[in-house]
Amino acid sequence: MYVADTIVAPATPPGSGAVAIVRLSGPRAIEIARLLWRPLREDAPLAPPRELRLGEVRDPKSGALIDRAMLAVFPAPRSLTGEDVAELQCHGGRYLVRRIVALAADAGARPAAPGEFTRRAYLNGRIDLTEAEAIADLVDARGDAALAQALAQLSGALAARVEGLRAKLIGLRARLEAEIDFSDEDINLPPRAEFARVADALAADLRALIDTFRRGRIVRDGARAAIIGKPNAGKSSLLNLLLGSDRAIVTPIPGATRDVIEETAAIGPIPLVLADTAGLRAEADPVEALGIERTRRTAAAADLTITVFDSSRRWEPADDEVIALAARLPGLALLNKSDLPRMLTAGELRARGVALPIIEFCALAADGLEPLRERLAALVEELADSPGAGDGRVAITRERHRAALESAFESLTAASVAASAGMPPEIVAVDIMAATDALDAITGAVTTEDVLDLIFREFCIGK
Ligand SMILES: Nc1nc2c(ncn2[C@@H]2O[C@H](COP(=O)(O)OP(=O)(O)O)[C@@H](O)[C@H]2O)c(=O)[nH]1
Ligand SMILES: [Mg+2]
Repeated sequence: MYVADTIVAPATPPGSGAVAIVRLSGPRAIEIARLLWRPLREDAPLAPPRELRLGEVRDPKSGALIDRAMLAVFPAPRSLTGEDVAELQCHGGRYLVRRIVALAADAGARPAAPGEFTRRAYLNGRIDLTEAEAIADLVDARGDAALAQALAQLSGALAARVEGLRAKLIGLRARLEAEIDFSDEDINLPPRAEFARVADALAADLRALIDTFRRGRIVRDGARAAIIGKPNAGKSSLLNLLLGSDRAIVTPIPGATRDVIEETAAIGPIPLVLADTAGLRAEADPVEALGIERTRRTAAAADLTITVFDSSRRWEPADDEVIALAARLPGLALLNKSDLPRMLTAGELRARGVALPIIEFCALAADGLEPLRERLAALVEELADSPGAGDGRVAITRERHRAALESAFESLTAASVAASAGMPPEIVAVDIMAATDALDAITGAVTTEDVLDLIFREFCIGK
């Protein structure tokens, strides 16, 4: 087992509350907790593991009373980290918690780094990396869809999916081993074409899992919507309407929005991250031109677009770029300012190549807001469901997963090509092993300190 020092940290967020938890983990965790904490009645038996007992926390040096607190101990290996763990439930005061952590530090515990408890759980084999990431996602979840996804991953759904793929790679490896072992003997080996067929089918499975990334990311982080259109079309008005607050400046002066403004709107079970952008036009000053470049980048990185057209103005060449940007992604088109005399119609938009659903809208009167919210929510849910739908509910949620699967896919494809080309089995096996290693990086069966640092950095202290 992984041997470590003893760490301490508050497991509850800073601030005042009814209760706070100070957590210790490591070989001296229980000893240090007992040094600080005594049962209320000295003659009372100590609580059995995993049961709370009321007692007092005192400064072991001066004997000064610090707090009344509950203690629970979790002897290794049946604990969060797999090590001895002690948890003090004290009153939730900022100073109080700091004082108790300092007492534990005086007694020999080291203040824990962010995510260090979870990292130890991983190092001690209590959880794999996908489960550790699921814990972070669970804590960060902003809606039911994100919760469900994190819980599925926490129960090992992604790890099981990866394990299934890995088992098939091991099967391919075994075929190659057989070829190596029996190459001198005159027996009938399965033809290479069969090997390549199995490898290609497995590569397709990998691709299907890679394709779940957008869904997993959208459920976890929300869908990104870019609000695009010409200056003065009503983009900032729309952002404010959807947020229900005056976030962006609205003015009749064209070109007022110069930077991208991003805010999250709650329109359904999945958050929608709205980006209000600088209006697209040719005759922009240098600052506005930089803003317009950002508009293009934001639109390129978005999951969907909300395109705003000004129905009170005639068609202009700048609208063509708006349409070209919007055509690349799913989304909605708003024909805004329906309260003003009409110079641009839905029919003309269609004729100019707008294929998106077109909604008549009036940002000034919030006319059409409810149907818009409903359609946006439906669109986001569709995005979160469609790709890789045949893959059950399992989705990859991080760039790390995607990169590892991409690498496994490439190695597997190389193996298939090498096998078909009649390369020696030892050569083909190298690619199969590389693919296996790439998959192992997802669950953490194979990993490096750097990767662990990256993963656990996103955790807060005490987790
Ligand atoms: N009459 C009318 N004016 C609107 C409507 N929506 C926005 N405006 C006005 O159009 C101008 C530009 O709006 P803004 O949201 O700043 O547009 P942006 O440049 O696309 O961000 C402002 O004066 C708004 O009050 C609408 O539906 N009807
Ligand atoms: Mg604006």
